[in-house]
Amino acid sequence: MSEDTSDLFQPYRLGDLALANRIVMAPLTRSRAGAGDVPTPLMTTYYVQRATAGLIITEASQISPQGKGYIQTPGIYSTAQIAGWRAITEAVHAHGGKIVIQLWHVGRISHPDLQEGGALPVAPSAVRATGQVFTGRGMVDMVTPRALAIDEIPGLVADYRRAAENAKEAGFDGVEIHAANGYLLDQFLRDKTNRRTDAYGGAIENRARLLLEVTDAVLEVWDKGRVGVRLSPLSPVNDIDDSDPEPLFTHVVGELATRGIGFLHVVEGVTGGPRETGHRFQLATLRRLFPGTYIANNGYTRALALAARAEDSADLIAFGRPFIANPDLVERLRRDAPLNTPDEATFYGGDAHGYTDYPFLASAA
Ligand code: 8OZ
Repeated sequence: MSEDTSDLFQPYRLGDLALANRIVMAPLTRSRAGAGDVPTPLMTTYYVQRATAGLIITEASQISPQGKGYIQTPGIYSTAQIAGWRAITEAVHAHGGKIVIQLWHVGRISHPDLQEGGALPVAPSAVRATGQVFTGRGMVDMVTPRALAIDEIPGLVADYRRAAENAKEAGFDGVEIHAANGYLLDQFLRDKTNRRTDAYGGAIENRARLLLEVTDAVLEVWDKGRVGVRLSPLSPVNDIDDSDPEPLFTHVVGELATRGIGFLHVVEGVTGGPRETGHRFQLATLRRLFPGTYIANNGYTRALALAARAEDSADLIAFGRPFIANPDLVERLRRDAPLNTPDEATFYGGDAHGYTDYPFLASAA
């Protein structure tokens, strides 16, 4: 189908949110928060530059100091962080954009160097992730996390609820619960990382319990149409896996559908990598199970996005890397104009270079 007849560039209603088009800016960690993990004016510039996206999903933002796993990622738990985000949401709204914040807890993908008081990171079980994390000392091996005690879970859920309240105070249009990419909620879902024998481990219903409790807590704060969940059922990033993902994720999506949340955001394939994983599990099953807005992500090109709308395999398409290098990605896709190439060296950390200095079309020539 051609761009003339595709609705990719047409307005879309996500619940009561009027989006200008069906193109979403995917959550992208850029590690440029200021002291106290407070969003900065430079981050405001960056998001405003991308406000022509139908919807911006912010970079993952920790709900608590314990939820942090990388340097300079923004938080959504302190008064100063709320104020920093408020400047961003007001500026994006002034430019006609919509923006939701991604609520994040990394679980075991952290390090004592990044935790208050040098504490161990927490996880469903004391199972160490293979891999390294970047701390102030450079790349260091991950450690064996501390298994959360069952009586700590209500406090964790309360942290998500408070972060959802803070997001409202910061002027966001909604929230996305990050349950993908091997972080805390994904660690609870999957049997490679969840070895618990209590009500939060074992059977699929138990492993899904934390995500659903978190979702219910967020739904006490936000209208259901403004709440979304991100999943990456086939992605192995951050050393995550499950022995039988299909029944697990069909259960999770069925429960989310019952709650009537506004959107489901699925990373199709290996996060940031191939769309095909060789798994026999068809992600199309999840779209069929979910009556709300289905956001597809991972390796989409203009042609794939047009095809997805032609086949109706997704309602909205989220672009990640292309949005790093192309603030005016929507206009470029609409015109089928060439895209700037993202510079990986400036993805994480640093200043305006590789962040807010990618050229717009008019100045590109
Ligand atoms: C890349 C680097 C750091 C964090 C994710 C939040 O994968 C991330 C992330 C990605 O969801």
